[in-house]
Amino acid sequence: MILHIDMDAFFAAVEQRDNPALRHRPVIVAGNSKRSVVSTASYEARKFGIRSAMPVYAAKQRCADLIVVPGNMKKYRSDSKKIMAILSGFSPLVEQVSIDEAFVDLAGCERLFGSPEDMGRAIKKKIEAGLSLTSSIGIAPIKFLAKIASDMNKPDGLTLITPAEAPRVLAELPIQKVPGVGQAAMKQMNILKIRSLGDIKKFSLPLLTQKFGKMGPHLFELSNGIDASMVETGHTRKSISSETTLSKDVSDFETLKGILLDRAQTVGRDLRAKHLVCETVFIKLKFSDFTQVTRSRTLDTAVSSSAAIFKEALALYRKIELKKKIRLAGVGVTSLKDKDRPIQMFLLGEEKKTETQWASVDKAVDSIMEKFGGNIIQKASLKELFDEGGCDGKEDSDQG
Ligand code: TTP
Ligand code: MG
Repeated sequence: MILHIDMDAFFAAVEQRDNPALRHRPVIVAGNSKRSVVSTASYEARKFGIRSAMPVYAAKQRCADLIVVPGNMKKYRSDSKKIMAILSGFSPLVEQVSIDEAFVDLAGCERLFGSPEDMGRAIKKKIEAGLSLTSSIGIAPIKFLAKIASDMNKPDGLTLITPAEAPRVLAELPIQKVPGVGQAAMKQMNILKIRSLGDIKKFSLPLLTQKFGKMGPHLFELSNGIDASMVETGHTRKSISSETTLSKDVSDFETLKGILLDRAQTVGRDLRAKHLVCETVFIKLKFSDFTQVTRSRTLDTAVSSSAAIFKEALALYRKIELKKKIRLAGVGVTSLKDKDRPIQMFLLGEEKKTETQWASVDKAVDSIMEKFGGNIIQKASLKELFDEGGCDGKEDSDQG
């Protein structure tokens, strides 16, 4: 489960905490020039319809008793640091996304801190005790929903969306609540009568791409419960790769195929040992004149089998026009995700079946490798499986 935390009326709450005269009063934090806008408003001020980014003069028109307080960024930054430090005490996987907002990956923390809900409560309590500030927390199986959830019961909220509830919440979510859906997109949504995220499912991926550009595929995925993004900590491993410099430059296909297979197996093993799956496979070739090329492909399904990595590496290799001999060849994977994390909640289909079948082969090979080390199992069946009668250097039309 992923937790999203967002402090309540952050700048204003800090000011109210530090000055008792401001408590329970309509307060905005803003500059004092004519053109100043509201950075945030206390919940008391929000009752008058005052919101962030509103011009201060307009805010004053709405509430005669409004108190305008100048901001103190140094103080907010220092409090923000303390909040992030508290979160880091609960999980090593904390991604700060703004001054008052962060994602926390709860995977593996349950034994220490109890259920995700218990953890949410404990975090809120610790922040309140340490900083006298309230926060709102959302907990859900994917990042996207965790952020939606933290906003559902603001201020001082704690909202849990279980995996079982997630499909319904996603389907019913008003489309304008999806980050990135602005006024221009809403015009199209109205024409297509898309009111909720669930309505997106009535349309094909090509049509959504045509109407919404890059956001089309994103909306399509979200409507199907797919959110591939993970909590990024800055320390998170971004890629795994393995390469070989050859003892002499080569150009024959069979030798290179064998090397790609070796590298794919090494990378696959590393990936599985870390309980990760990948969504992108890349290859790197360095030529006799030291120039190099890399090619990558992003897959429809996250994989971890050596077979799938090898298959993609081979397809990428076949697309490169070979004019020079090769001195180094490597295979790598990126877009890494935790294997057990339900990032693709409702994924079905052929690719997944194939991956499941390969999983038992990989498991057996990995354990033998671990026991006996080195290259005790090599090349065997995989290479033959992808034998396509040599490389003609032409584009491979079937990339699967
Ligand atoms: P938000 O989390 O968006 O707002 P908030 O914490 O004030 O209120 P809530 O989350 O309860 O709805 O932003 C965090 C801080 O960032 C906010 O306190 C002030 C600052 N900010 C700006 O300076 N300008 C802006 O337009 C926004 C939205 C926020
Ligand atoms: Mg906030």
